[in-house]
Amino acid sequence: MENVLDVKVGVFMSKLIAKNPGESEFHQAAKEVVESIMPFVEENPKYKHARILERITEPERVIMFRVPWLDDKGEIQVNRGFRIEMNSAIGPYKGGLRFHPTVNLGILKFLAFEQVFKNSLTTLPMGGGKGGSDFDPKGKSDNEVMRFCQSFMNELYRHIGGDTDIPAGDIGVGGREIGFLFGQYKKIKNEFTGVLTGKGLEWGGSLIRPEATGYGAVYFAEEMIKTKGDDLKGKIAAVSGSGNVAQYSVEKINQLGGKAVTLSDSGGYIYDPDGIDNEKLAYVMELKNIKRGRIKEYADKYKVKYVEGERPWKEKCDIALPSATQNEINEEDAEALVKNGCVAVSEGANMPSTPEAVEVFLKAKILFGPGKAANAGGVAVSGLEMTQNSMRLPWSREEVDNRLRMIMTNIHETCVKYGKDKSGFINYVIGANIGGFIKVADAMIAQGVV
Ligand code: NDP
Ligand code: 2IT
Repeated sequence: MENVLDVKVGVFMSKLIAKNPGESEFHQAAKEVVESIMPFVEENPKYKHARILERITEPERVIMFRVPWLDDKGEIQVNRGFRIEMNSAIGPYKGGLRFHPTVNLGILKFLAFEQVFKNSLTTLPMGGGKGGSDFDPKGKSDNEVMRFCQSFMNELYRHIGGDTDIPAGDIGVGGREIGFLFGQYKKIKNEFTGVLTGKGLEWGGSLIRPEATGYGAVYFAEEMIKTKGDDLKGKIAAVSGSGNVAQYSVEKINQLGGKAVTLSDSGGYIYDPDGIDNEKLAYVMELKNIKRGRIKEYADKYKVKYVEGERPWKEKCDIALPSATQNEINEEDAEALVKNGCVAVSEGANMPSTPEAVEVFLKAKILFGPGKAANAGGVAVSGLEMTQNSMRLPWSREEVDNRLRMIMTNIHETCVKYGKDKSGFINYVIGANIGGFIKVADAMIAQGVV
């Protein structure tokens, strides 16, 4: 017989799917949270009476807009821009912008939804939002990227502000794009405020923000491993992606005595059994951030294996740090990781594991840190950038890094508090979902039916 809670989740999800057709990633993210939280809501009727689950899955506001721009040939291009303002119960909307050809409403709603819980877990006063465009920065000149960003901001500026909604980077949006977006906002509004995070150090950015997501995901992995009385020394790490999150994950693994052996991009992955040391990492940073080349070039340069069209999960590793994109670890990948002795997965990316993959990790009882906990270091340091902007005082590298480390440790403790079962197993999925939910839900109740 089906359990009553399963039936309730089923009914809730049927309504959500009917109301948000075709948004498969949003359905996936919502289902995971609703499954985790339903028992807690049933035990705490105040959340049921206030219909928090119904309200928290409905964005406060969705903005969609046309982004026309001129390419280098003088031809007109048209993209679509979005900003999802998901929840402002505990602070202004906060979350990144993604520029990638696959971007659509459902993907951004999943990301904005995850962001609400993630931001709550950081303990900082930030609501949740996400935005972006189906613009593809690949193969575009700097001038084309600038013209696109300016056009994007020509509309976005009316919806954001330092106390309203503060965007940042995500896939396809790094320091270059934040610069162009900030310049245009400043020109339109004639004000220099902390309206975006991930800014350059000379103009209001925070030390450690570029590093924060990757460092944070490795700190989280370390906290998980510590619960087994172990540390990262000598551990072999499989990392996917080769952008912002992947690069600084490798840097922190190296600092903590581990060895990263893989990196990837949408073309394939490299496997370097000797480890991606700091010198090779500097090459990757130059290749990806300046030359904007492909990871295959690493294999050509260092004469290591390159596997086209594949992801690195079948390589033997102790820890996995998926740092590219959603649904990049499927059931078969998860089984291969577990079979090869992987003891911890710390999600640098947002929702990189499919529900089937998560099931495999939880069944095998390995340490599984879901993205909303493990990759919260990025937005946490964005929050610290906002604090410094408000104070008009920059903090030292050490100060920001110490705070980041403390925040990741606190998030880990929250997951343990709400996710540890009677047998002592820590279900970080349940821990992160309930831990992130409570503060937002209580704030929503306190603020009435709005
Ligand atoms: P970048 O744009 O810097 O790098 C993205 C990397 O992932 C690239 O190597 C890219 O390869 C690869 N990738 C992107 N899409 C796909 C795809 N569909 N299939 C295969 N590979 C893909 O982005 P970030 O490093 O900033 O972001 C990576 C992940 O981390 C995302 O899930 C993001 O949401 C998440 N994240 C980012 C934070 C941040 O602060 N930046 C904070 C928290 C989470 P290619 O170049 O070939 O496209
Ligand atoms: O997914 C994320 O947390 C981010 N892309 C970072 C968001 C932010 O506001 O720094």
